[in-house]
Amino acid sequence: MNTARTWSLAGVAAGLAGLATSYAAAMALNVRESPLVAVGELAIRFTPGFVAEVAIERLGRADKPLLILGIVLVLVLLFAWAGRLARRSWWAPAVLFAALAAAGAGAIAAQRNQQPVDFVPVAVGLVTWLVCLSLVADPLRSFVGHPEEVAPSGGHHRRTFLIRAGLITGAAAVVGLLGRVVGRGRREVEQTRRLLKLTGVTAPQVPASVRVGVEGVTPWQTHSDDFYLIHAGISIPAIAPHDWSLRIHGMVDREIVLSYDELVSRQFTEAWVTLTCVSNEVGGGLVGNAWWSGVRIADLLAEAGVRPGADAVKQTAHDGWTCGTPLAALTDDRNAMLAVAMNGRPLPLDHGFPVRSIVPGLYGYVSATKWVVDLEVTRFEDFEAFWTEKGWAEEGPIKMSSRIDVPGSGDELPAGETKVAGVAWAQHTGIGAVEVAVDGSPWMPARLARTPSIDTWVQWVATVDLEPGDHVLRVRAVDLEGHVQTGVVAAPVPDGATGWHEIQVSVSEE
Ligand SMILES: Nc1nc2c(c(=O)[nH]1)N[C@H]1C(S)=C(S)[C@@H](COP(=O)(O)O)O[C@H]1N2
Ligand SMILES: [Mo]
Repeated sequence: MNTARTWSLAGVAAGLAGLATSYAAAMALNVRESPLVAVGELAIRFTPGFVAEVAIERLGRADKPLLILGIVLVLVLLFAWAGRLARRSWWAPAVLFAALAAAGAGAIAAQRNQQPVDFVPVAVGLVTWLVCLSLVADPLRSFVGHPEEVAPSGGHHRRTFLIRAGLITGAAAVVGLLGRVVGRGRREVEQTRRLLKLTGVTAPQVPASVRVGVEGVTPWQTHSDDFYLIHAGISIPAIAPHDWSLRIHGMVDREIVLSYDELVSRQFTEAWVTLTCVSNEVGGGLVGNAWWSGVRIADLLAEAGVRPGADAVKQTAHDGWTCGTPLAALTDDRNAMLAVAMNGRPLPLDHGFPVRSIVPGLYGYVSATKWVVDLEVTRFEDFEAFWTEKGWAEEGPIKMSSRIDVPGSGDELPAGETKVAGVAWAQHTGIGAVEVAVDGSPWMPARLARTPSIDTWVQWVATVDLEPGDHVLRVRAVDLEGHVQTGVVAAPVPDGATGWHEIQVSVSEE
């Protein structure tokens, strides 16, 4: 057997095995796609426009499969090289595999909204590469002698090598196929979601009055792709609408079970609601504003007939996540809903498809259950939920907050007048005023944009006159009931951060 070719073969077997396990891990964990596809997407992003045009023109719809095939071919060559390197050193192929894994991780890091779990398939692939390579390299080392001689027991080791290489390649094929089967469910749900037409869901119309018109301020409407994601579980549930149902039970007169079709045939309510995470730090980005469409929870609870004595609804998600919501927030006149659409489209899978709860005024951890399947009317004293078990507060009204988006912290500015702008929120109470202060000077009012309701954030802008030197800019809000945002600093645990957002700027003579 030709030695170099045999070592190359070992590298390719290990390499393909790693691709297969990383793909299967991506499918099993329901992360968006395998590291290989992420690399492909990155390549597309960095392909110059004219090259892309030529590619599309010449290749048509085969352009993407061919791209992936091309990447696989390059990888196979690199795997073969790793195999050859393994002949003389154990670390050189490890470095090569680690570099390939780093490229995969880099491509994933370049994606929007990536989560820690998205990197797991890369790690799985890397471990597979290293383990499989050493599995095939050990017998190989013995039978081809190290490095050149043929050992006496060559035949035995040769057999071991061939058996191991064959088993690894076969296992890779099986694991890859399993990944396809596991991933099919999710692809089908994605497809169903894309084709879903929901009558009664209207496209978002952003009123012109919501903008202060300063560049760099967070867009008033948060695009679904840019919306922050919080998910305590590992894999994102992929639930087809026809597999979904909701049970409303507990302290009610009549239990209700609703199918998806029954839910979406009801009257819809639609509203702009700004969602916030209790873990958001002062000045942080775990907040977003979207147009939600769904069915009012208050109406469903009224049909079920809430019994006296209840003060909470325990919500359970398909993945077992739970939260406890104050009953009052679900039965008063606010727009608490079982949302089926976000920004005019069926909910994205990672934002809770097919149905999630949205309750204006409450942090997500006590209200915004994604993939919700169960509402139990009960009493707070009778249960604990996912986050309250971990020491977070039972009730989670959103605390008033304000943030400076422009200028950025650390920016260098010319002396003179500068626009300071950002967002402020006090959901379901409403923002009445925003004030800014430079260093220790008195607070001065900002101009507020208008919002369609008290359930959304508000953009604001103020003009300050800055002298040369270093300055601290602060912001605070006042709600429509006259409460002034507290400057007392509190960490997010157990019921939300407080304190004023401040940034530093340095102003130069000009
Ligand atoms: N099933 C489920 N629902 C959930 C969560 C979760 O981990 N699992 N996180 C909650 C938290 S803490 C927040 S802030 C919001 C975030 O919603 P988003 O990911 O759509 O932004 O969802 C809530 N609903
Ligand atoms: Mo959250």
